[in-house]
Amino acid sequence: MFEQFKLPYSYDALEPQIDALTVETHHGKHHATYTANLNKFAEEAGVADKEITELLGSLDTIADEKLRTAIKNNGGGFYNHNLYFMTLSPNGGGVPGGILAEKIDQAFGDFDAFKEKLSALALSQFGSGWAWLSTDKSGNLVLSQSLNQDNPISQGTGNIPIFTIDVWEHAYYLKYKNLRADYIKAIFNIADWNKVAELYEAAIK
Ligand code: MN3
Repeated sequence: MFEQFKLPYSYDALEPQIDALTVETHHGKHHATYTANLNKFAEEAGVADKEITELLGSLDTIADEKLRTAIKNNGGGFYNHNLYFMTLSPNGGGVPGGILAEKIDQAFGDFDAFKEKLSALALSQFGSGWAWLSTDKSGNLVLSQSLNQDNPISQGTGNIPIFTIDVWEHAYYLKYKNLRADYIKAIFNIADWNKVAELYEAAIK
């Protein structure tokens, strides 16, 4: 049974960066539906006992093509939104500290350069998808983008995601309409770098 991440903040807690109705619809409807569908299809495929990362990293072991696609899409929707909502916080923003800050400087030059590069990937993702900050097994940070509900795990990169920006229109359209760039800017005001640092440290253990 895959359990949807429960928000540790209220629907209106991310205002004015993300409006309450968007958070309510996004978590309460979109994410909840991905979770319910994942549970249904994973049960059907006999893979409901797997960890989600293990499942998304071994999709090719699901013989039935329709089930494999359904689990890639709904499992991605489940995992991606868990990470997205987990790494946002009303107390977020600012810049990372500690080892994460060092690794960002090492990989991208400095925090501003990192922010610019990740924002550019989020902005240039054509249609629905995601922009990613991940770490490889040695702790080096990498940026990427993905289509639909794909992610660095289902893409088979071997990297572990630690932060993501959802650029499906449902993530921003009610407030930002066509202005995806303004939504991306706002995300950095609520990004929880303490949580990201915690995920980074867990990923490289
Ligand atoms: Mn979404």
